[in-house]
Amino acid sequence: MKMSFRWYGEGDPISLEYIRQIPGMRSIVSAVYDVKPGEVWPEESILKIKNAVEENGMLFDIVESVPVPEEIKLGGKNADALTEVYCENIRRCAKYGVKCITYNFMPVFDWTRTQLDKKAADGSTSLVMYWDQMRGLDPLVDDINLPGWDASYTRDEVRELIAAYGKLGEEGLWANLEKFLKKIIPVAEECGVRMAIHPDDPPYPIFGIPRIITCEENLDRFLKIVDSPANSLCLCTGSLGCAASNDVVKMVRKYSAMDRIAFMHIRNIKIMDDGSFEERAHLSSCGSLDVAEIVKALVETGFDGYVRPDHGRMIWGETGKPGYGLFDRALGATYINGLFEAYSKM
Ligand code: DNO
Repeated sequence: MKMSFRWYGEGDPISLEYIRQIPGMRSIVSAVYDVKPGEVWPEESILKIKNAVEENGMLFDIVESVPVPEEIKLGGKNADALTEVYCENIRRCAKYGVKCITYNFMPVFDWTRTQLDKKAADGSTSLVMYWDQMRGLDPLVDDINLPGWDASYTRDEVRELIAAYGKLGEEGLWANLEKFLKKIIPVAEECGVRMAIHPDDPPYPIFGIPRIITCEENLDRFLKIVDSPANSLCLCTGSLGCAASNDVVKMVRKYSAMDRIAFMHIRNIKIMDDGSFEERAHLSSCGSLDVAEIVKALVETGFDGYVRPDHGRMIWGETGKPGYGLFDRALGATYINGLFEAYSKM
C-alpha cells in the first residue's frame, strides 16, 4: 500500500512541510492547475511539482486529475484532437515519474453536495447532501460551485451542456467512454501508467444527467471495455457507498483480487433514511461503511496500489478548502495506516 495525500499545489493553504510530518506519508497526489481541461500540461509545471514534493522527502508519482473535457464525453467534433492532447498529457506525466492518473467521466459536474459546512453535534463541520436541499437547487439558475467542479462555464453553457447530455443518454455516454479508453489505454500501457477512473459521486443521476460509473454491474462493464491493469479503478468508498445498494466491501475485495484497483479513496459517510448522506470521520463506527472490513479486504487480496484518506471534516478551528483540511485527513491517514499495520500482522 502506498499512502498518499492530495495537495492542490502552491495555492493550497496546507504546506508540503506539514504533510510530510504525517506518519507514513509517501506520495503527493496533485495536478497542474494553471491550464484548462483540454490543454497540454507544460513540462515545467509538472517538473515544478515534482521538485517541490521531492524537496520535502516525498514522491510525486500519482496525479489527480487530468480532467476529461466535456467535448470528449459528448463525442463532439474536437473529441479526437482533445483525446490526442490527453494522450500527450499521459506521456508527459510518465516522463516525470507518474505511475497513476485519476480522472472521471462525470458529465458537467464533479461531486455534488448541498452544504459544505454542516455542523455536527461535536462542533466539527463536513460536506453533506440532503435531498430536501437538493430539490431546491437548480444548476440553470443557482451558482453552484464546489472544489473540483469546472467553474469556468457560464450559466448558458451549463444549460446547453445539460440538454446535450440529456439527448446523449447513458448508452451514448458509454459509447464515448469506450472510444476514449481504446485510445488512451494503449498509450498508458506503453508509458507504464495506470489510469484510474473515479466513480460518480453520488453514484446516481443528478439533475437528470446520465451517470454510468455507479455500481458493480457497470464497473464490470467498464473493466471489460479494455481488459488491462492500465484500465483500472480509483475505488472511492465514499462515492460508491452513498448508494445503499452498493456493497463496498464486496466490491473492494473483488476488484482488488482482480488487480483492477490502482487507487483507493477511503472515507466514511452516513446514509440517512431518505437517501441523503453526510460525510463523517473515517472511523467505522462514525458512518455507514465498515472501513476496517474495507482495509481487511485490501490486505487479504495483497493490494499494493495507492491509498489516500479522502475528504476530512473541519476540526479544531481549521478553515480552508471544504473536505481538504489538514487535521482530519491526517487523522484519517493515521487510522488507515493503523488498520493496514494490524491486518498485515495478523
Ligand atoms: C473529490 C474528488 C474528486 C476526484 C475526481 C477525479 O474530492 O474525489 O473530485 O478528484 O472526480 O477526477
